[in-house]
Amino acid sequence: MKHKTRKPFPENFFWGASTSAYQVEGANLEDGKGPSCQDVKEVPEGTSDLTVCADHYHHMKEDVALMAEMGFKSYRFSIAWTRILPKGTGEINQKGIDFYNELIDECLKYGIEPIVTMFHFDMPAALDERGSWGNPDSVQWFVDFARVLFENFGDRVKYWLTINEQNMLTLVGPVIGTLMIPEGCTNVLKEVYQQNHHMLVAQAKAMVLCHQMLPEAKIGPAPNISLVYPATCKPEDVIAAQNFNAIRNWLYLDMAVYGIYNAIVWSYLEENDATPTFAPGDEEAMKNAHPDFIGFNYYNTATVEAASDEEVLADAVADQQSGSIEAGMYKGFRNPNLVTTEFGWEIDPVGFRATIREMDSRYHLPLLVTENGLGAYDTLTEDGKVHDPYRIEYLRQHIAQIQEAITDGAQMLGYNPWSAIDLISTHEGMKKRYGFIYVDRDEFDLGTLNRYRKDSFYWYKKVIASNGEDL
Ligand code: BGP
Repeated sequence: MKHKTRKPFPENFFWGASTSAYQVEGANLEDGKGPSCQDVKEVPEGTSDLTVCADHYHHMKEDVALMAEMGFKSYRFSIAWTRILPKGTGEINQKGIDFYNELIDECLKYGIEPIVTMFHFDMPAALDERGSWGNPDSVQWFVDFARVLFENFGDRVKYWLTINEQNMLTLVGPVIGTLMIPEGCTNVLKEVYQQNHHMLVAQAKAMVLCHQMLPEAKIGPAPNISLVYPATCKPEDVIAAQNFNAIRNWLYLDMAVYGIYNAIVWSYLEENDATPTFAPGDEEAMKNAHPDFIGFNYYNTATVEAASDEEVLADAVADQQSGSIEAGMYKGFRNPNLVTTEFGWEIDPVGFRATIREMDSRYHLPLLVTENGLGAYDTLTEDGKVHDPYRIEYLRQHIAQIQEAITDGAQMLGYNPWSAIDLISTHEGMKKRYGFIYVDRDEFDLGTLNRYRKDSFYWYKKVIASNGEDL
């Protein structure tokens, strides 16, 4: 059903875009910043390192001015844990506090609402050495970090996101360079879900702390949510889709919103001897936490079919958005109704609406789009232009579906696509670009680092100015 009359976007809709610290800032060991897991990981051949990125650390004012020129109402960025606490715990790095103070003030100067992600794939290396999320103390490390953030920035930051894509950390951690599995671990699934459990408790406690310290602020999770379709109407395929929906999506939101473990996932963990151990107080902590909204990243849907008990895990797990497999549970299926990006991710704008509807009916909370977008090869022309009609088309179609979802009755807070500016991809280097602003550098050649407005920059400016009417 396409609505005959679509409801308008709300008046205070957060039109903006997103980045994350380790992918955009550069200056990765400058001004007292400690190394994160991203800075010490082995960089696969052919992938740019993270020392410079888009050099946002040194171009911050220029970058925020460009966002303001587009008319941004919000900017979602993450705070690098190791810029604030170089060793992850203990001593505070004042220069790190100063940088984010300046960034926040610069946003507010232009009336841009800062939306802050507390953790985006960048565990302090010093904490990795202490067992990372596998250490039960990680819950307290995160809560202590949260306190420092709330104390220093809570007077101006009103929107907080806890952990970016915790579900992707758990499902494809190695691809995005995170989640440590100790050597010699004999039950990897159990270890992974124990780490996941610590993150769930850490998130719950951070939400409670936020509400105690900053009664006016709002906080929510930021998983990557892709509705999962069955490959056919075969009942076994429907069960497979429910399995993957539970494992990929609902585990994270059922816990964040209702404080309960999703039953399908729990039974799957039981079967594999992989249920996490609860520390005293965990259950209560999870029940006590209530997000004010749900932040979510959406790139596409997933499709699965039934998988036999013999099918093995390993080979099919590629990255955040590509098909995966779990013996007896589900098996990725290429949806023949969808085209893909140059990097192999399916494109499904209508699935965006379907995903929003599903979340709305399961959780009844306001929804904030914290990522969405098209990774592509862009070319800077000799006269300093970037013609990216493919990106405009992708965004146009997705925004149109948000409006359909609003008309369906979903409460949408904002749209913050990935990414405000070109930055380093999780595992495809600089060549896979998402930004409205082009950064003149290549995979290895640092170029001039000059900024250029892409065609999508002017288009998005017009979309924002018309509050989504002029697509
Ligand atoms: C999400 C991450 C981002 C980001 C984006 C695009 O999973 O939250 O950090 O990079 O996906 O992914 P990629 O860089 O792999 O194209």
